[in-house]
Amino acid sequence: MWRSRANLQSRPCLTLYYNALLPSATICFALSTVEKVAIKESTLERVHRARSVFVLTGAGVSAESGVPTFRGGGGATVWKGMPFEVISSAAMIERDLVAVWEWFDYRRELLRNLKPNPAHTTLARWGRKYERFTLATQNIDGLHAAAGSENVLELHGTIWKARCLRCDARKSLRREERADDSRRERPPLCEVCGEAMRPDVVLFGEMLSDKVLERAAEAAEGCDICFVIGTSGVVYPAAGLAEIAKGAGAFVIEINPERTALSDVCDETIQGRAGEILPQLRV
Ligand code: BJW
Ligand code: ZN
Repeated sequence: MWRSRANLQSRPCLTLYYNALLPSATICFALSTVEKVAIKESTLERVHRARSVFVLTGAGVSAESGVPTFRGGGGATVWKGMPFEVISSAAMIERDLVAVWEWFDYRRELLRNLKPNPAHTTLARWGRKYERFTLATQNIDGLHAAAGSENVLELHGTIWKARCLRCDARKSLRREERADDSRRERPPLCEVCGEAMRPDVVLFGEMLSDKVLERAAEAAEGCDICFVIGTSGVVYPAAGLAEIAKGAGAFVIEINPERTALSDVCDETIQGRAGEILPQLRV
């Protein structure tokens, strides 16, 4: 089912959970400790020739940096007995803002020591090489920017900022005191109006920024090649961007070790890890 841009943020009908081609000419092998993945010569050529590229990434692109994914491998993230769909939901902001802060503080602390991997650095290089290149990520970890990507469209916001519940003022959390510092307030209070702040991320049941989504949709609509990398493709409206690209005639390539809810939308799935496959593509 293609979703038109007009109803990008309306509630979708979709499959809730998701669960290499060996062509005549294969010349490139992405080496992994467990398997070799063949990439078709025609795909390598197509990627090389593309002028306008749109990339949608998800948690899997950061997996090789050590960031846990939400789903995949048959499991789903749970925090203190709560499924992440509960703790990362709009309702929790009302119900228990301090618990929401605990969950994001925990994840921010994990991220502080993690570095971009070859998937991030390859995409940053593509951003400098392709004539038109747009990178939209569902990730809140900031690793694409850390790798050098510019103008990243952060569809689900960022873990590195807080946002005021009343006046929308933002505050960076990059240089915040550590968790054990008694000066650290939870929730932090807005320096402009004194109201409580929340993590500047998009939770279940919340709208994405119209501006960010519109820019991503425009790029998806105008690309020759769309890459869908490391996402289970179940969360909308982000997943709908791949459908927009496909509907507008782009060639859609998925990179993921597993099949996903978007695999049938894609023209090709390269089964493997992003950090191993991406550097093998000639741009
Ligand atoms: C590798 C790899 C390697 C591993 N290399 N790959 C019913 C009730 C309520 C809401 C809805 C509903 N039906 C639909 C909705 C809407 C909802 C939605 O889509 N829900 C579906 C799940 C059913 N969407 C929303 O609520 C969105 N807002 C919205 O629709 O607003 C309009 C509206 C609002 C209210 C009423 C009506 C309309 C907002 C969605 C925000 C999602 N936010 C989260 C949390 C962000 C904060 C946080 O981080 O906690 O974003 S959810 C979570 O999922 C996170 C991710 O960005 C997102 C996507 O996950 P992603 O990136 O795909 O990761 P995984 O873990 O799922 O997959 C990892 C993949 O990597 C796997 O495939 C692996 O195989 C692969 N992999 N290693 C490559 N090395
Ligand atoms: Zn404020």
